[in-house]
Amino acid sequence: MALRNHLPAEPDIAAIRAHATNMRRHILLMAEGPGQGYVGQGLGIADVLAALYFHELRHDPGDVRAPDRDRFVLSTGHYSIALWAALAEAGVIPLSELPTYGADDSRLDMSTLDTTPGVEIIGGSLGHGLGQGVGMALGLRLKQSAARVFVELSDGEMQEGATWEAAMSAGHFGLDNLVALIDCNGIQADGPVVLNMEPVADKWRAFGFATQEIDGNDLAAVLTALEEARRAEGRPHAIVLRTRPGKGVPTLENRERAHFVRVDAGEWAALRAELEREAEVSHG
Ligand SMILES: Cc1ncc(C[n+]2csc(CCOP(=O)(O)OP(=O)(O)O)c2C)c(N)n1
Repeated sequence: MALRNHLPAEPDIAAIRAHATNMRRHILLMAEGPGQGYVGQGLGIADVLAALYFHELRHDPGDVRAPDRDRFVLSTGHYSIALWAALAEAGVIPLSELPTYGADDSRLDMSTLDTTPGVEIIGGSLGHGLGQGVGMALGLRLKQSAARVFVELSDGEMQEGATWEAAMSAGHFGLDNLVALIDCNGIQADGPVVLNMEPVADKWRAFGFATQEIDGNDLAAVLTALEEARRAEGRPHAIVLRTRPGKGVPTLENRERAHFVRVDAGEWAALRAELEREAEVSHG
């Protein structure tokens, strides 16, 4: 498959939503094996990754190192479950591999390994993805490549100074081939995000980013924001995404301790049934 045109055609929302639901199915399947995982974050960010992998990103599942590919940099390494779901849904890794999530020697680690096809960086040590994305964007600009760099980072990572050093550089260099996707799901390891980040969007604006703030589980809004980001000439773009941990599985949406989910073996079937019920409603 050749790299897609830089300006994709009108998005097929129904098809992208179906991919997002499949990704959520993959996420539950992956976590059911070990009985645990970063399920909440995966379900929360699934709509954004579906919009990227099935519409916005210029990428070739058959050639994940193609020089002119758009780069998707997952800074929050423990969100790997969402990336494995997207890569499996896109055909980069086989669906049959999903049940190995978190197992010894699996390519589908609970954090990202850059030896897995389709992964750009190792993301386990938080706060470094944006800096690496800035380097990639600068390099691509030097090479006069039309490729763009999309960096996902979390609200927890905004508490790390390196994130803001990277943001300052992106603004300084006017990296209009860089899109920061900030997942504000409101939680970190032990509960709510510790430091007050608000007003998040104003902070990114102050660092020179053309900034939007949207509901990251509203697929139409995500697609529109990504389209808008193509027009950020002369400066980088930031999309502040308000997402809901556990989105699509009500029991998980309402869990208090949602950072790392452990579920008893007998309870996964009920979660899968919830996902199917919710999907039926949202697919209309
Ligand atoms: C540099 C660094 N410091 C601390 C950790 C430990 N850690 C792992 S996940 C996490 C929470 C980070 O917040 P966020 O990504 O917003 O949490 P989530 O939404 O996944 O709950 C922390 C502190 C780490 N992986 N890397």
